Amino acid sequence: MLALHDADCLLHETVEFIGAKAIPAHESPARLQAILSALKAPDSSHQVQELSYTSLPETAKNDLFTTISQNHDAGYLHHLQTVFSTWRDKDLVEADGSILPECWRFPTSIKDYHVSPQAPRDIYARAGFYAFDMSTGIMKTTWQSTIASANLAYQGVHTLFPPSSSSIATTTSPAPEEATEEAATPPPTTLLTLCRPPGHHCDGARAGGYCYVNNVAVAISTYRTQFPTARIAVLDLDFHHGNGTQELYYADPSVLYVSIHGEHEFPYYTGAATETGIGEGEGFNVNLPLAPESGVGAYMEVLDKAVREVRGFEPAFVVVSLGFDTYELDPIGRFRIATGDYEGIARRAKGAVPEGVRSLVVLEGGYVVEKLGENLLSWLKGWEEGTEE
Ligand code: SP5
Ligand code: ZN
Repeated sequence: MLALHDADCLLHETVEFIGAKAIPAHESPARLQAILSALKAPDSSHQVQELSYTSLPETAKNDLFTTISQNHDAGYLHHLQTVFSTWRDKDLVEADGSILPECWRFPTSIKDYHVSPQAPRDIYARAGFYAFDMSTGIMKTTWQSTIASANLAYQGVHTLFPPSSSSIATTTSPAPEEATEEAATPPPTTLLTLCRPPGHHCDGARAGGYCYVNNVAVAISTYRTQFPTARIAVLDLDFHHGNGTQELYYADPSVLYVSIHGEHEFPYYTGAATETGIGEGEGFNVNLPLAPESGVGAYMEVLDKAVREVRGFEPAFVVVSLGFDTYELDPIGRFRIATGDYEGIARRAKGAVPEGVRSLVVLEGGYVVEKLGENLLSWLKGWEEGTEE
């Protein structure tokens, strides 16, 4: 299977505050290194295509930023890009430090009274205004990795659905004869984007759960420039509920969000089965919380349900949020899935994709670095062998 990677995704490296301690974040560059070594091993049947956001032409960078801005607030994006240098200039953070929030925007107990929706003037307070946890620090290269990660989702959609206009971003401008050759090659039906940082927890204006820009939303917005009204299904298989993705499409009947996740686990306040969408989006959000310590048997039962939901929706495009924190030894996930189980899970999950429909697999979490490569290879085997509907 084709996987897209950008070396800039390795730069971001932060600390998180967890269980009364500041520790190196579980979401580390070593995760991606482990995945790359597995995919690039001599006996691997997979191909890793290296992309480089930094060497894109300005027009492509602008187009990507416009796409990101469709889902994320301008003040929030400005914050992600500038907060580190602003703090650094005032000597408020070390060159190798990470900025974490100190005070959040909080609800009040007074009915119908809401605290100010404005970003606070205070430079410390803004870190809390634009975040919802203390796992999502901002260091000097966070934005560089974030934009490279988002670009993978953007380019992934362009690879699956090559835009007719040549003005759209490619990494290099091919010579005319190569361009003809490229046009003759049919696009892949599925591909994997090795996104890091991940994306499914951040909403329009808050970083959280190691996420800064919602890569799935980038993929959806990119797809929509070509197919504005087509139905899109998101199948979220990370251990955690993708609160950000849910929120972005909660009122949208053209995007079905289906998630299997640990019940009563991070992000704690979302993910209940009663969250089914709002307004026109009612019925197009399906949460399937599963008890912690569940093994592959219980998982498969709920996966069947998820697959039926996606099929019933008849999507024209399927996006998978793929996390390996469902693995039995994961330090922050609590299911009991074994390496060998991923093959069967992926084979079954592939049944969610209708025949002839293309799919994009976007990397989210998974924190047992030593097993990530094996787990992914097992999953990819099942996904590639699994048949569409
Ligand atoms: C993308 C992704 O997987 N983000 C997950 C972020 C979760 N961060 C907080 C997890 C808290 C887990 N608490 C259990 C501590 C056991 N030592
Ligand atoms: Zn997760």
